[in-house]
Amino acid sequence: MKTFQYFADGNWRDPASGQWFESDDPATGKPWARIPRCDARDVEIAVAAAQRCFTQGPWSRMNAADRGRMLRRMGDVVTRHAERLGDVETTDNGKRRRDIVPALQGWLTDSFHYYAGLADKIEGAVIPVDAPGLFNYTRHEPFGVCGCITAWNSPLVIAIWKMAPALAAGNTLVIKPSEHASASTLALMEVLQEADLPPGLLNVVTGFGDEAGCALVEHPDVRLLSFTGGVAGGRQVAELAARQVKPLILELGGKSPQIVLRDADLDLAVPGIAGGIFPPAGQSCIAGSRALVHRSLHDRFVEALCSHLADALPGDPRDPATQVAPIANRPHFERVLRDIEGARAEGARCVLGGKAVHPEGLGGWFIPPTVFTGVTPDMDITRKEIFGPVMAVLPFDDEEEALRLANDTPYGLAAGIWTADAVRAMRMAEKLEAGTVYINNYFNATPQSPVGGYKQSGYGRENGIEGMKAFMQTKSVWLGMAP
Ligand code: TXE
Repeated sequence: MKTFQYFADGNWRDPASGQWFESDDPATGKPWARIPRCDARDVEIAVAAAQRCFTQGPWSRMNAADRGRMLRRMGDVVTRHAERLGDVETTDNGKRRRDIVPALQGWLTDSFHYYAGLADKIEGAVIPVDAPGLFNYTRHEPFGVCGCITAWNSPLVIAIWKMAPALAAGNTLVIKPSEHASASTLALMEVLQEADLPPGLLNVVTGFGDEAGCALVEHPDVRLLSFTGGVAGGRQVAELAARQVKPLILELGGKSPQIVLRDADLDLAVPGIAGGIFPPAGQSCIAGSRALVHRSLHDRFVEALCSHLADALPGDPRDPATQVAPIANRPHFERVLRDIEGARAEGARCVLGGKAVHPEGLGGWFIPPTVFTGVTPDMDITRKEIFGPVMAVLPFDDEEEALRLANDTPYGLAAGIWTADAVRAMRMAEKLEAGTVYINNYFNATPQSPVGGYKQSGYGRENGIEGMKAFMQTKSVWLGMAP
């Protein structure tokens, strides 16, 4: 068992509570690490350090080009230690090593480098105001201490997506990872010290949402919050933050549709749609969990999907041959199984998977790709974010019905369209209530393009220039020109 400390003010610390909780390895189902149970006292230390770093430390005097250089070093460190970080995340939440290591070496390093380049390009404007004798300009300023609360499904991705733009914009951070998967964020802090970060710039407090999480949200010196997690948690955080009128970026769940039009190439669509949900066992916010298929293709699609997935079984996330990740934690494993039973009980037909499997030599939590047909729009399986390897297939008759079904959800994170007619797809993209629309591809993300939700999938954007603007506030300065 590895025992972690939390990280604040450039130091590793034991929690004030003197308590630790266990984190399990999803492949074995056994505890492998002890995580500090931080509370408001530890949050106070971390926020005070971040506040000092923002107002007095070297960070407050660092110019933008140097901030950029620091972010570049951070990216290089992440590449250098990708294997080590990947090992921790794979052990802690079951993310496939073959996904996380190349991601760290590739687009997550790029994320640091992208924002490194933007750090010294934050420009205000001279506004030609309608007022003689007055000169007006704008400045884009950091908020100060930002609180980042992250989820268990992709702790490193989520932390880096917040950290890189927030630092480029000049903020300091306190991060609270999920109690189900905190170890990789702590490991990230460990390796990032090689990038010569000033103490207090980045702090990580671990613990539970209603202790460390709430304390961070409520701390008056935390000026902005960026939250990734479920709708219920997001709503609680928004309510708490509203008491102090604290700005918030919310990245919540989804029930994303994959629309297969009559002219779709199934050889492209089937692997694309399967790849858009099953490799991480559906534990991705943009998992395309509703396949809306033109009625003329429905049966062929289901058959092709099932045969494509016939050998796609969950297994050891360390094994490069493993096609489907385990379920990241026990409570979630039990929840997904309950949702599968619920779908059967409401009359949906399970045509693939549907029960837990037990790969040899592993004692953890594994559910194979599961596909339901005979599904109607009002069933729970169509409406609820299961966040597991469970797909509902629904037929439609025309474009209008496809759009109606696609938008018939409180969520609006992503949507996919599969068709040979790109113009039609672009027309449909305009009408889809989703923050990201993929046409003949899915699951792609690069640092340049903004990501975020419509409706209850959240607000604010991550990635791209917008992702950095979200961490800045605009000041308008008026100068009287009269002699
Ligand atoms: O999220 P939570 P969980 C969805 C998915 C999943 C569900 C629950 O449907 O089944 O969310 O996942 C902290 N004040 N997604 O349990 O509970 C908490 O400690 C302050 C979608 O992980 O929302 C953790 O650090 N903090 C998602 C973080 O919020 C609070 C990815 C997320 O926890 C808090 C993961 C509070 N009141 C799950 N309540 C996506 N968009 O990718 C909770 N937290």
